[in-house]
Amino acid sequence: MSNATAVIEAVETILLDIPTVRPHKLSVATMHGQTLMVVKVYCSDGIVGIGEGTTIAGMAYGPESPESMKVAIDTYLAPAAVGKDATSIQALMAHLGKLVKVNHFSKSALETALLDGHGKRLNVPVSELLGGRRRDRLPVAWTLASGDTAKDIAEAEHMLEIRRHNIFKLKIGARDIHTDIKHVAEIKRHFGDRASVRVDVNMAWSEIQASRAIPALADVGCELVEQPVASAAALARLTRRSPVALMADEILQGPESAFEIARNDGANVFAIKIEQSGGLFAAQRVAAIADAAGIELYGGTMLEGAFSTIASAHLFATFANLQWGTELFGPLLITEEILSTPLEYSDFQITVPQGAGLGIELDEAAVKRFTRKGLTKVVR
Ligand code: MUC
Ligand code: MG
Repeated sequence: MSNATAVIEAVETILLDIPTVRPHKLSVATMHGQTLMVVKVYCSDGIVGIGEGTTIAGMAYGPESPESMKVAIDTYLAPAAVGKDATSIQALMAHLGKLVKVNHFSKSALETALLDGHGKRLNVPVSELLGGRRRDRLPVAWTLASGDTAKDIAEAEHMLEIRRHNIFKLKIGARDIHTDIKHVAEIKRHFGDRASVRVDVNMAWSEIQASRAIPALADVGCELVEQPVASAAALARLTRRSPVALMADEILQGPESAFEIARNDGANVFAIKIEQSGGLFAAQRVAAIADAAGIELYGGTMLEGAFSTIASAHLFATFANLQWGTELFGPLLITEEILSTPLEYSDFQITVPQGAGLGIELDEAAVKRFTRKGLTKVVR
């Protein structure tokens, strides 16, 4: 595009390795740290946009890893993006989509950087580029995943006391069902109406196991069961007879899968994630499909750092419906602050920044400390 006001001059990728505040136990893995793949897009008008790609436990959760995203960007996406118009984001992402199939997380990271840059260029928040926000604050759940009931109760009590979270998602599925249900029951019994208790099974159960466990979870006061089984067909069958809301996460891989799930009455709720969807615009389309199908919405996370968390927050702030709140707590799970001004979590909610672009700034000294050596790459 010859009359572009800003052209992409360079794309830089780095990996940041940051410990978690405690081991985070999911049915697929136990995490002790998080790796953020940070991408910076340098433009001819001096604007630098920043995006992030992050996964859960390397490749234990899904097909991309921070390392694979870096390779995909360095080798394929960045060379094709350099020299292109940085202001025509949807056109550029459509072009890149023809050259690189799937790789949703990598594309989300790059698209986030382009949106951050364009927001800075126009001096508007990313939420405005996405149609305008409907809310400035979003409820934020916390995940209890220490693997120990007493520790989880103590952790949740602390969160209630400091008014940071009153919605708790329990990671289950690694142990036998009886032990898991006892764990959920004890936590819900302890908190009663003071907290909402939900579970995420991360696909660990068979349909038969899930059909026994879900009513038992409902009986102990669990109000939402996330991705109990791997199969979309099984989740649809379970949804038909479930006494509690069932939520799709792993099977929701962008608009086409959203349409298929909706068409098959395959879930009550969608956990929308920008990375899993293939970027913010794709996630917006997933939300539109859910709304049209009467499926409720939840703002999900890949346990991302500040950049993907805030990109998600800008998007979720624009949603017509967000019935189940969000779980945008990723930056709180890692030990280090990588921003010059911390994010605002208070009164059980996160504040969507008002500044231009994502409205946040990297603390370059912190970045230096956690950058994996020898891998930083700049494509010009
Ligand atoms: C997932 O499966 O939803 C979200 C919260 C958490 O602890 O893990 C993630 C991923
Ligand atoms: Mg999940």
